Amino acid sequence: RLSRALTVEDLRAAARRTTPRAVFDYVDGAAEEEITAARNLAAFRRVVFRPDALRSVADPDTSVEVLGKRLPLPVIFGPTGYTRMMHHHGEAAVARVAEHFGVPYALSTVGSTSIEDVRSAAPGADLWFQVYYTTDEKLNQQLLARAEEQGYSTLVLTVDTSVSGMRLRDVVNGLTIPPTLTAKTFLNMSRFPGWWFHKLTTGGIGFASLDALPGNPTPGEVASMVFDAGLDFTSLDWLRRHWTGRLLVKGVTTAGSAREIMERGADGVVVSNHGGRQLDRTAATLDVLPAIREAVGQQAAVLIDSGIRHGQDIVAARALGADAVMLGRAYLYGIMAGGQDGVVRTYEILAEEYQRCMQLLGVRRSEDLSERHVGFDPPGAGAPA
Ligand code: HOC
Repeated sequence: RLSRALTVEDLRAAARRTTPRAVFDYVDGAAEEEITAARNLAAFRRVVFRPDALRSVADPDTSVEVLGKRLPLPVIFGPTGYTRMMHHHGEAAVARVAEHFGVPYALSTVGSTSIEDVRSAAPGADLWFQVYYTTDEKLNQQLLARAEEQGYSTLVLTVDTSVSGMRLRDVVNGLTIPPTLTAKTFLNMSRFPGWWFHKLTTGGIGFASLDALPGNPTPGEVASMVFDAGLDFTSLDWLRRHWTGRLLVKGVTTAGSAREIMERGADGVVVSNHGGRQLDRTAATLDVLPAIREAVGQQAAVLIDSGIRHGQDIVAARALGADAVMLGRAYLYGIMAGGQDGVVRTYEILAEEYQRCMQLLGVRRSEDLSERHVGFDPPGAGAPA
């Protein structure tokens, strides 16, 4: 069935059919009026490719170097919270797929599989750890120590979540972490018995790397109970002092902030608006990418997320200055649609689309993609209906 999915959009449609509404909406939804989320997608659709004629593409090489490592494709499985809520295979499955394809996987602080269990699932994977800086300094220290102990190579500090964005779909659906059985969800159970069976028999969907929180909090309550709203440059300095590996800062959408972050000793930035799930009405990440690359220079790592659904999106991001993209929703649609096999399918689809697009552009190697291969329709043109 999964092989019939030809695009990530097909996986999204399958995910909608296989997953309870509140869970699908948690993944698919965004903050406030979801303007930024729509803008992210629209920006990729305004791309106008400019192919080079008569270039041999007979021996394509999609690989790239990111933070000193060669990846077969400019793709990283990004951090997503509570992945066992989307499918009982959860974070361990994503880590195994990342290991299989030889690309990194960044586990989230609010993952539903622990730092240690993800390492056991994928002993050879390049694992990264995404950190939400918490109000508890001892906990921050412990999380870093556990990640280091388990050989996680790279820390990704998220800086756009000092407080939670207002995700209206979650409020309307009454979503809690883990989801609770209410009159509404009980009705839903009959439509998704498999999902509920696994939820009830695999020990809930808690925070595996954090202590359990009291009650069944909403995602917003999680943020206010755990995350430090006082997060600032001194927090970044603290992390830089306590983490000897690579340090990336995720949630940057302006050249000025990117420059300041690099001055504090980060190894790079992730151009991200959290998939439009935090501050609404920010710019599409693709639109700000070239200015951020220019601000931080060629030595810094620049990754991008928010709105990547197609291999052609990855080509455009690479051409406009990103070393690689981080996937979030794209593989979550896959895991909702078919567990670990769905994550594999997501990667396969994106890899095929990426290589085909590169070749049709007349570009043989990922490293040869450049700004001259990409133009833009005026804002508004080409946006999905
Ligand atoms: C503000 C909600 O990155 C997401 C994840 C986890 C966020 C944790 C708390 O849902 O966007």
